[in-house]
Amino acid sequence: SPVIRLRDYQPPAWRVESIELEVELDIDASEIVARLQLRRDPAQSLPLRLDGENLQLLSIALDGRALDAEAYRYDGCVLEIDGARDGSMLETRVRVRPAANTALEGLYLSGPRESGFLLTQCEAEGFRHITFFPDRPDVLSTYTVTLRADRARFPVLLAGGNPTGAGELEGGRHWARFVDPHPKPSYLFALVAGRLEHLARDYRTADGRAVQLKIWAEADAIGRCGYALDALERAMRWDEQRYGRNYDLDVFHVVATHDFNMGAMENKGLNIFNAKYLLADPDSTTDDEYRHVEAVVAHEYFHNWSGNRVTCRDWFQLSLKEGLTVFREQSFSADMNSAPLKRIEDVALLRRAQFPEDAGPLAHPVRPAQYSEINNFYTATVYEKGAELVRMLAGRLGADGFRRGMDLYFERNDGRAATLEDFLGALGEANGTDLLPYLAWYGQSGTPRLRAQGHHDAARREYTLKLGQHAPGNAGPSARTPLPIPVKLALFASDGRMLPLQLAGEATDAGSERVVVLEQAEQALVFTGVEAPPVPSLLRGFSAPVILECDYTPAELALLLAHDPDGFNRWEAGQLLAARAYENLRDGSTDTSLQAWCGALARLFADDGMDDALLADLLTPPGEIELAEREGAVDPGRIHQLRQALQRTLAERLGADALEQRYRTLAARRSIALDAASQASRRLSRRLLELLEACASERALPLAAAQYRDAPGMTDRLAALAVLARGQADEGERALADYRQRYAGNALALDKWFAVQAQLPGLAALPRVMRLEKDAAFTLHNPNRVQSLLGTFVRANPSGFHRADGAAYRFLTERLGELDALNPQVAARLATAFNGWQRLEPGRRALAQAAIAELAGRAGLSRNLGEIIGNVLN
Ligand code: B3K
Ligand code: ZN
Repeated sequence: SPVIRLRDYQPPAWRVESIELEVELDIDASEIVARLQLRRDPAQSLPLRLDGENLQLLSIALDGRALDAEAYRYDGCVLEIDGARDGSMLETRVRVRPAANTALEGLYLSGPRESGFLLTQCEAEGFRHITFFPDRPDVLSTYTVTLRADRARFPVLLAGGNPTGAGELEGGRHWARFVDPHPKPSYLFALVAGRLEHLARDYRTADGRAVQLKIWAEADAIGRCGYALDALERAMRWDEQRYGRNYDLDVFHVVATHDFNMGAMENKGLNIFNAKYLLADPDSTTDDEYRHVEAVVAHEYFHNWSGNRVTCRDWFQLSLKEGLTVFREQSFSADMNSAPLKRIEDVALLRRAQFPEDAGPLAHPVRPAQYSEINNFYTATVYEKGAELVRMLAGRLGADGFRRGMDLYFERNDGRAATLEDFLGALGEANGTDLLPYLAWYGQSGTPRLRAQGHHDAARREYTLKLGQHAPGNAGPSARTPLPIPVKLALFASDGRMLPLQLAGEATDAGSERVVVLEQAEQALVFTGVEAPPVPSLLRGFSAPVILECDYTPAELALLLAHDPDGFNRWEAGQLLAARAYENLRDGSTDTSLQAWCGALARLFADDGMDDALLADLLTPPGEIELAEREGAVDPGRIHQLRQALQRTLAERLGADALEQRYRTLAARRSIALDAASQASRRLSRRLLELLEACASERALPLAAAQYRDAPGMTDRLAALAVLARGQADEGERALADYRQRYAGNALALDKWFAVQAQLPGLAALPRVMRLEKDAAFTLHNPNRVQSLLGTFVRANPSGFHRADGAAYRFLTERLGELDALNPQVAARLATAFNGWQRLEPGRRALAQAAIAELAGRAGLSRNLGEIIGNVLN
């Protein structure tokens, strides 16, 4: 496949000022007429070329005259047309096949053909599956869309923009028209047609516009849309208050579908959501899922400015909208919930998903230099690392400075397709500072390392902190220039007090916390007036996405774990200590980390002042994937066992009696309330039950059985189900069967049933997954189902997937072949589970390599899967 390169960017030779679409909707064959008002770039002389795939071309007319076959050429990807001039009007008529579209890109059918509805997905390049168009984000046009369909079969017709008319047609058909006055790129186009119900609310923006908010879902789900509607209203208010951004159309539609390749899509005025991120009710939604719904609703809404009003010049700039919008979403969630817990969650995700990606064969810069399939670049790096880069900039400028910069960015680029340079330029200019050195972060792969070394000079009462950075091996050529790395830091005395920070040569002291930006390869900070060796707390709040190397003693980490008021760094100290404790167990070494970790947690466990949710997180050691990152030759089975042993040691230290007693106290006040305290006690009660399971499973299982039975909501029920399923006793099978039946009609709840079982560790996992594939509810056609069973197995069950005989590798390549023929995007995403195979111990590595190589050698792989497999193998 051809490789697209950032350095080859050319502005479009032809633009489309406005487009009129007329769509005759039908499940099997829909017809689309498109009228394009063309503008030619006078500086370029290229012929008119339009993208179009899987389109049956019915007719073409230029400036009102039908074109004969000699006047155009169509090779199945590009339509080239002779004779177009600046100001020409091109009309094409095409036919597409929604029900046959299993890739869920372009116009497709969600649900069964008798009852399902039609919808579109265009980002990144789906619009070319609907009509001929210059399908690139820097072509912005106004859209007028007319939909026509049978009224009984498609009573609801929706497209982005403001509704401007609707009416009846002959033969039981009807029509509806929508005009979007805001020029937009084609990837933001959307339509929806079918039998849908809605939930509505009137909203008035801060600048006075009356807006109708409507959430749409199928009849069985409309009762579960209330939470999302509330979340949407919160997000709209927040964006007004925090960024001064108002909504800009008269209607805002959000639609839920069960058939969707990703989380959700920010189409202008018509967001479309994977039902998993929109529907919520206490009986089937966990606390974590409620927060995801709130976050994704906000994320897609925030795109209206960061993405839609200001869009991307090309797909290399994807993080311009995604990193920025994830950052906005994270700040919103932090404001709505607990800021430190949110930070812990985000960094844990970064380490679980992005660090391994950045360390393996799929590593790429936040702004990649090249791709062959853009859909493969909606990655943790572009999203999560991209958000970390925005966070660094925001931290550097401070709240007011960042707001000033964002105001200038929006003002200057409104209605434009922008670049990361435009973004850094506006932020810097509004603050009289040059942020372009931060571009280096966008251009290199790999996670940089920050080395910190402290030295105390008792005679001079000075503490010198040497900071140094080094780029990882895969950073690429640009890595020779040092990065600006903001290091937020504090110093602790041995009694846990924070020390005032006085840098040598500075007149005033800057309080007890400050940010130092490391701009060189190395830098030494000298703090004066320091009586005794202090303990540094570095990268507070995770102020930069780096790996910290600092030779803490176990006692120093225990001190930070006990005293650091920065909730994130407190957790961080605990994680570092836990990782060291894990190494103690692994190596049988005599280091005291294991005792220090257990001892510090025992003290926090006994401390009544601790927040329940933070305590739950502190009591959780790093996951198996993160622990694997610290190993030379990875044996996932052994990592699983060692992590279990680590948890058992902690649980024994806390004591089964104490765990059970605390658990019972929390269980007694179980409710479905969603306030922070109730969520926190559910989180802690789950963790306590798991720890009890680790040290005294015979005591944990009956408690779990009772919890499963009496659970007032899904959080408690699912937590109990997972413990019971791991218990491998009759209660487990009974609970699973009960759940299967109880939620038979609830797709999202069933996904969790598949996922819980797909995560059960060890050798039994693969046969179990294969059995579950035979369940009547399993299908390769539904991305959520594939993700819940296969995705969970290959990505969240290392000891099951990486079985020593390699059988699961061959199982995965077999499924990838089948999936690729149906839905290349889903296949490609699943294939990323092979990332990291090079670091497996030799036996597994050889088996993984053989399986991947066999897949790579197959003919006819999609561009999506072909690119991932090709990259993974190299
Ligand atoms: N922008 C979409 C992602 C589209 C993915 C295309 N393969 C969702 C989001 O980030 O908001
Ligand atoms: Zn997004």
